[in-house]
Amino acid sequence: MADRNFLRDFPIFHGNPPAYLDNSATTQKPDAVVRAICGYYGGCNANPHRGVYDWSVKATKIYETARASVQKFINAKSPAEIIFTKNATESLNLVAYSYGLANLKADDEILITISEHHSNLVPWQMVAKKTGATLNYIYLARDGNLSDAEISAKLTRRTKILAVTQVSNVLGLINDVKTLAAKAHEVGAVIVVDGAQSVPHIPVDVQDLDADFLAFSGHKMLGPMGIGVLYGKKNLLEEMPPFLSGGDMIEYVEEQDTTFAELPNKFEAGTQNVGGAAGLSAAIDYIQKIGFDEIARVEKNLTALAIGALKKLPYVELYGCDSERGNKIGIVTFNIRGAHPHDVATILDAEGVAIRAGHHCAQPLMKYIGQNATCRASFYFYNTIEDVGRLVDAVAKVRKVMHLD
Ligand code: C6P
Repeated sequence: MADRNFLRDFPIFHGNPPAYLDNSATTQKPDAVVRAICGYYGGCNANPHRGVYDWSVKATKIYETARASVQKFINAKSPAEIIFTKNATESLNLVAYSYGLANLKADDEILITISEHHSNLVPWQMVAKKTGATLNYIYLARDGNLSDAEISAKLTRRTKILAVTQVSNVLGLINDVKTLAAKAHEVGAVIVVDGAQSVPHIPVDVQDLDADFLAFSGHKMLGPMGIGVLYGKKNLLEEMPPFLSGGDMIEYVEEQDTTFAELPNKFEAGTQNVGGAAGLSAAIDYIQKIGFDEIARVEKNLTALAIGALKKLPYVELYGCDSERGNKIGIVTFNIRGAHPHDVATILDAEGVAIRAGHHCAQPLMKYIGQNATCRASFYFYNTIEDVGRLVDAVAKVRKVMHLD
């Protein structure tokens, strides 16, 4: 059961909040995160890495301490392997444009899955067009998991990059990235893992997974918007050209030529988001205090309750809710027969239930499952059984409100 005490830690949940079930889009922020951000801006705001005066030195320390905290959180070997970005989208673009453009040629293949978010799809389309490489897709088995037959057939010696989400933001299913990494390495490919929906919910150890790259966003894991992470193996990052260029990423600049800074600075051009890094570091501390076992326990319980109740409504169709592997985070995606998901979400909003409706930035997946759009309720550890009750009660009203019954 979600412990109501969690809610007290979140200023936004004081008073009479809605049942907030859009955590896959962004999570709410605990006091500790808000305080860390305010503490930086109210205490020692200055440009990091540049000044020798006290505030700038403190800003640098906060920023680099946050990097070390991310390093430990995902068990990277070195802080040099942690690049701060704006978000998962920027991290994935960095890999596509830097690693992809430098390493792909015509006849090479980039392999992704049909359940990718546009952020791990469109950059690969662009890079495929620029390099002449082919973009291939792994399709899904009936239960929404990646099809093993598809993986075996599509992952070949021509595959140079396998880019895969660890958890689909629509189906909520966890892909076995460790096995995929081993298979990718067997054929000489690198694996790029989109961790936007996994890092907030399950323990992610980049060394154990043997991931070459991992991208995620701070705002989906209690941190602020505007800070994201790209993990990359040091030997790969060292060989890659810079993505953005300008201040702080250089070693020496002459009129016609530049040498670049060491990692991680080579990939962090311009003034960085110190307040964001401070907030992300506080978010990691908070998550670690709760622990992933507890996060999984609450999410599994709420998800099972929601799926069980929604399955009883004959006009509700669920997606990605039949996997028997137990490999699911707290995402419940559904449609109500005869009702457009945007109408459903609007009616639910009037009932005090916040869900997301639409294509969820995964249009090829929508097409694959034969829908233009779906409704999605996504849980985090601070959600409660009452939230599930409010969701199910509101869903049960939709067809009446729309005069469909
Ligand atoms: N998904 C959702 O509601 P950004 O926007 O860069 O922080 O994250 C992009 C992203 C990448 N991969 C996956 C699997 C994602 O789910 C997301 C963001 C949000 O599902 C917003 S579209």
